[in-house]
Amino acid sequence: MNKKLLTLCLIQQGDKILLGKAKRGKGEGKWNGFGGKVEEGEDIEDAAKREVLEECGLVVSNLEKVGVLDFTLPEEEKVWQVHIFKTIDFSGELIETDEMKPQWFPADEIPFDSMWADDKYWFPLFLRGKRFEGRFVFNDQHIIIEHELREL
Ligand code: 8OG
Repeated sequence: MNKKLLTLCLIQQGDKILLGKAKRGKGEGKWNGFGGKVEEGEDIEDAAKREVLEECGLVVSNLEKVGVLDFTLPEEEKVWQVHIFKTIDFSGELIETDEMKPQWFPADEIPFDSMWADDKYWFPLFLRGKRFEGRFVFNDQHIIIEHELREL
């Protein structure tokens, strides 16, 4: 398959969402949920749980699949397919790691201007409890030049 699989986990507590400010990687400096690359042969949901633990110290369970988004990025040969999960079940101690600085955000104060440009399209669906799929094409200025988004 000519796609690179990634995960993104959004942790919710009441009306707050846990985001982390990325310290490295493609999203460096941006707020995002927790996630990363699915390893060869790894189950996607297991990968999502592993990344949350690695990036902020929490153990998550009862993940609900809420969306799948395909990204065409400049200089990336493969389409990045991001599998998005939501959970309200977590335990452990929230910590800052060398990858992420975590912070809770009220649902009406999500910092879209410091997030990936596509997030303002689909995050509102997520916040309304919807499931979705879509695709976004970025140019080398990080601008979206084409997109499709469908509520499921
Ligand atoms: O390690 P790196 O920062 O490259 O991993 C990418 C992480 O960001 C991974 O969790 C998947 C996620 N991600 C993308 N694209 C987008 C996007 O457009 N919006 C959001 N919110 N997350 C994204 O790879």
